[in-house]
Amino acid sequence: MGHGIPIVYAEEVREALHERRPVVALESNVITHGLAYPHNAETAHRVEAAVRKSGSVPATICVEDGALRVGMTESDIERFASGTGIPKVSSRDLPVVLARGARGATTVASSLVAAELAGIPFFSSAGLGGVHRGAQSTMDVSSDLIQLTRSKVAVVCAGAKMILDLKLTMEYLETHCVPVVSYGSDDFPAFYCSSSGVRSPHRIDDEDLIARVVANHWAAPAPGSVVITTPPRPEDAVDPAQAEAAITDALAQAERDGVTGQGLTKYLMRAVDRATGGRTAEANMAVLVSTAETGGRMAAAYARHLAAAS
Ligand code: PSU
Ligand code: MN
Repeated sequence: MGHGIPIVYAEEVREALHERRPVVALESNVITHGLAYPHNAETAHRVEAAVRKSGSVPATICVEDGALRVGMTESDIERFASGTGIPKVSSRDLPVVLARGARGATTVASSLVAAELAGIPFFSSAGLGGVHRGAQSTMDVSSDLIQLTRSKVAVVCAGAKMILDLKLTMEYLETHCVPVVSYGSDDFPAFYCSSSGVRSPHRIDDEDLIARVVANHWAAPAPGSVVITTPPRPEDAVDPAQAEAAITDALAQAERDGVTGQGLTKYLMRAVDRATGGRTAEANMAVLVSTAETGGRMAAAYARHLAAAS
């Protein structure tokens, strides 16, 4: 642990990394804050199974007893899923929670920090955080985006959450030199909708070519992440007009209730789920699983690329 942050690896993850087999890092904030119990625990297991099915080893990340846990056990997942008051830990919170010897659920941003420390080059989650609607005045931009500019970890996702301003999110990624490639769609997906209405800069339907893109980016000086998007399966996607109507209402409610800052994402997601009678929560779960499966395939393609190059 030369870097000074204690890391506790699951045995399976340690072995896979040692043998240079593909591993996909996963966040835990979606378990504690994204979905309700027991759907969150079930989904976390289905996500891990999807990663395995596509030839990689899952490593769900959290903080416990002041250490990064890389590869949560079944009982860890159950404890986090059913627990209350487990804090959301983003990048700025991570050093504090570690120092206090406390526990917490990692967002995309802090999971990328952990993945890079652990030597895991791939991460998967359904929807990135991004530039919030109205960020022109609130300045609410998710740390997920900033972390993408810093961590050498490729991120496989279904785009960014639809509650965000996806045009501005794409602008941010372009400004900050983060490559975006879209697998299986022309447009940048919007989490549970197939398209954000924003065209992706690059569509690539060949996994091995994507692996070369990642390798090229990381051969350049001071690289960060590569964002690889995959759209929801057609049968899982939500009608964009229905989702948009629910989001508009949720944003108005949040404003009325004065919700801002780190609680906003969860507040909005839950309000949208209620307004759609649970349709978006269903889609959220399905997209987490299908994205993880693609993440596993991408990580495997990258491992093949490394093996062939060595
Ligand atoms: N997925 C969900 N709900 C969530 C999140 C993901 O369905 O709440 C989390 C992720 O952990 C992501 C975080 O990293 O939201 C971004 O939060 P913020 O916008 O506050 O940076
Ligand atoms: Mn925020």
